[in-house]
Amino acid sequence: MRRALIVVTAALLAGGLVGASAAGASGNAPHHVTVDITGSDSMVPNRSFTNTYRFPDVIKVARGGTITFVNKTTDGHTMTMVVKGDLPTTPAGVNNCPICDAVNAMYSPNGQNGPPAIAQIDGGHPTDDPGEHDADQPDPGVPPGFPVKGLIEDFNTPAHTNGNAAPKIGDSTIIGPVGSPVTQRTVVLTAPGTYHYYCTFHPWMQGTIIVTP
Ligand SMILES: [Cu+2]
Repeated sequence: MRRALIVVTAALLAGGLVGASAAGASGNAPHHVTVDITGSDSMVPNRSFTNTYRFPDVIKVARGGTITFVNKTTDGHTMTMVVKGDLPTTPAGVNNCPICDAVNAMYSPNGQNGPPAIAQIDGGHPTDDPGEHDADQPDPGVPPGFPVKGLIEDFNTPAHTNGNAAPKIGDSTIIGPVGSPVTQRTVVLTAPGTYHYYCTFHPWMQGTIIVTP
């Protein structure tokens, strides 16, 4: 019996399912989940450059709940909502990612390193969508003196490609590396459903969020 429990626990950990607490038995997901962004770079000269940056595979949260992402890596990341069909599945898809290019250009319009120009994208708008009254709250993960405004935004609008036209950008939040002033960011999930997101700097980092009713 005990061995079976250990095996199940190991399987959950290996699968990266986060948020399925003991309350999951009754179908209730937690109202707040904290997750780590993990991984590292490594290289072998003239052989390989490998990167293991990753989100949890699946995060489960109750409707109206929040997810706090904590960056445990030495590189910055974005949590960018995207339709499933636009998630890259090949190296070519990673290297040719028009949504990534558009999102990254909003964060760093001059291609700068260091602090981004904005802390989040809301419905395709920099910082906050003025037409969406979704009660964005200040994100305590962004210090008051930080030059850009950090908001806990409603994470509900996926980006998608748009034929030959410019891609449609939705919701995205950026997070700094270990040692930077902003290493954790929070989003709020108000509509039940299954959502996909990726990092537009490293589009092989891909995760799923399940928002329960
Ligand atoms: Cu990343």
